[in-house]
Amino acid sequence: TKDSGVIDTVRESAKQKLSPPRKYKVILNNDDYTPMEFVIEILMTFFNMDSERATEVMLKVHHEGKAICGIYPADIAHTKAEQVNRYARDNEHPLLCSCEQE
Ligand code: NFA
Repeated sequence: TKDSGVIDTVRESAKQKLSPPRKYKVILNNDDYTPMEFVIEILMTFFNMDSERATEVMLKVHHEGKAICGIYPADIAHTKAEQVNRYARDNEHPLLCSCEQE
C-alpha cells in the first residue's frame, strides 16, 4: 500500500486466514415412478433452468441414475434439497434430492 512501515505491519498482523467456504453438490436421483414432466418442473422452479436445460438434466438422471442440479454453499444446498423433497412428497412422488460435499 502507499503507507509503509508500521501501518502495513499492523494491517498484516490483523489479516485472518479464511479458507474458501465449502460447497455442496445438489443431486437429483432417479426412480421408476416420478413423471418426467414433474422433474422438469422441479429443475425449472428450484434450479432456474430453461426448459431445454431442464429436459437435458432430467434425461441424464433417467439414464445414468443421478445428476448434479447445482453447486452451492452448505446452507443453500441443504435448503434446496429440502424444498425439492417437500414439494415432491406434497405431490405424492418418490423423487429424492440429496447433497454431497464437493
Ligand atoms: N425414471 C422416471 C420415469 O421413467 C423419470 C425420472 C427422471 C424420475 C428423473 C426421477 C428423476 N418416469
